[in-house]
Amino acid sequence: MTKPGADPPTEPLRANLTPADDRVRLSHWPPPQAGIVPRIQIGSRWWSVLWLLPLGVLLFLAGISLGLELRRMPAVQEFIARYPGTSSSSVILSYAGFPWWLRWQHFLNLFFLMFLVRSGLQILADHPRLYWNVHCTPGTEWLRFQREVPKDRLWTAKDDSVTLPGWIGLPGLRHSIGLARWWHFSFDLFWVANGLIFYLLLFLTPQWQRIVPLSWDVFPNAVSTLLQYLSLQFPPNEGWSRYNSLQQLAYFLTVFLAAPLALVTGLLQAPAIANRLAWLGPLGNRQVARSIHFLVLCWFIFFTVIHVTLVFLTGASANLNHMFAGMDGDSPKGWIFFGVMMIVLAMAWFWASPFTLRHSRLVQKAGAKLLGPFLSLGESLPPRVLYTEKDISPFFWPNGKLPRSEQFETLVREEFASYRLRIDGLVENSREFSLAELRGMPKQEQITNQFCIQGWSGIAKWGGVPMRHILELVRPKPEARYAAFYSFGEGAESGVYYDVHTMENLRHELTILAYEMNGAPLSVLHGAPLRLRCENELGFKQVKWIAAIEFLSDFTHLGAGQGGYNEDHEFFGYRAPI
Ligand SMILES: Nc1nc2c(c(=O)[nH]1)N[C@H]1C(S)=C(S)[C@@H](COP(=O)(O)O)O[C@H]1N2
Ligand SMILES: [Mo]
Repeated sequence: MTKPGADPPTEPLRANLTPADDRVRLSHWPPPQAGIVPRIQIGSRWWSVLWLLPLGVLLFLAGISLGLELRRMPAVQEFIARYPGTSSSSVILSYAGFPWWLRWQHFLNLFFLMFLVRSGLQILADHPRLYWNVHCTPGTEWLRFQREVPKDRLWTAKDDSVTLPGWIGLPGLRHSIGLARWWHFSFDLFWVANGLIFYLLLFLTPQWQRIVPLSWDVFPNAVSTLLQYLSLQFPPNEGWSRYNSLQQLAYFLTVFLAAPLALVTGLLQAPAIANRLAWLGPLGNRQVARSIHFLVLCWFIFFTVIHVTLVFLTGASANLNHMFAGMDGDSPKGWIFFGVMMIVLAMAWFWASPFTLRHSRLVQKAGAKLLGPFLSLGESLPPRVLYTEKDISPFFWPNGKLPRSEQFETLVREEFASYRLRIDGLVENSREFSLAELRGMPKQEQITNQFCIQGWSGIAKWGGVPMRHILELVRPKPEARYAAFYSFGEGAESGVYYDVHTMENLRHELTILAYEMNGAPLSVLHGAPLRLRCENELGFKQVKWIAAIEFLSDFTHLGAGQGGYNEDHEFFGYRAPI
């Protein structure tokens, strides 16, 4: 028991917590590291994506020559006469034009997508590898824009992250995923809200008939339209009143397939959600979801490029008047409205990264506030164990800086014989436990997936003491609302690594202090002597090399007050179920 007036035993650890700036300081940030041109693995060979450029040009030229050639054939001319390119079902209705809500939503969609794509690429750059299998074993990627993982030295997931230019990534810095996620998730909310309102208004007005094909002849008509474009005799532009079948299909797929798929595959990457859907197998797995999520992003970019190209090739003035000025005809108004909106977009584009680096804490706090209800909901979903021995990952990425203190090296040398886990703060019984004592307590084993914020995941079997048992022994006082886990290790910059959890997290059935991994004693690399497993949160909250646990009523006096080392220094969210 702590004597009244005496310093609680965790005080020296707490004293080593470092304050952190409220903005990014480049001198306190991982140095930049360039990636490589993305490579795709086909068979066992790696191909640079630069091959797509000549391939694209070749396909384009081949397509046009084929189109011109086919167009001369009588059978093809008959086909085009029979299927002129617009589905028989899309009759010209009396409602011509785009209402104001649709024009605004069109612009907002683009505006939000710009933030989503840029912050999405930033998130990807934190683990610049994509997999089709459920593990993250180096060499099994289908795409990477980072070199092969070095085999001759320790290479952590953080070492692997690469820099993006500030005008592509948001905010562009290497390992700025904490900040990128606030943009990504906030703009997800805006984008999904915009999308839901769009769905609603689409079906409350006749506008849905523009993009929902009602007859199977949309397919031959789409082929016909494609042939007309490729043979450089474009079909008539009737965009003011109806779309041709190729447009109809492209818009339909984008609005009703790509967009929902982006949302679902995004959610499937969250521990709170994917942890409960493991029964879906690879379909519910984070890595497969991540790959599909990326392909949807590629579709949005491809769609936008083709869409904009055709807008300009098929009568720019008329098209811009339709979508930006809400009128038919040749007036310059469309150009003016379009120009103003592009300036707004460009300004936001160039403002976003510098703003994020200068006002990082603000971005973090605003994001946490906005997303608060969703984060609470995510945390309240109890995780489940759904994996079996055969699911265990053959490779498990390590992360973090190994503790390097004299004290820790001594502990390792004597195999943690003199290790004592200190538990104090707002508890009835301040206690110290040796590793032998912990091993003598009830043991719990669980096979779970670890979701690192950076994007990788790994399934492992963990064995240790349920936190519930520890709570019974130390008996937190009623005013204890949180527990801080202090590590022997430091964070990326100097200062003790720590993280704070709520009492609810500690009471979860799957929260354990693990001393075993995959049936063997926990290795130092993965957190020996003791690491936390709290399965409804991301990896960074699973403190490794635990030295002490302190129960608290509040955590704002620790470090920079954000509830953990990465929360303080890298602007991560304190609540991390997604
Ligand atoms: N003490 C300490 N614990 C830590 C970290 C760290 O840097 N220091 N990194 C965290 C992060 S970001 C992850 S993803 C996991 C990685 O655990 P692993 O190395 O066993 O994969 O540990 C977490 N615990
Ligand atoms: Mo992580």
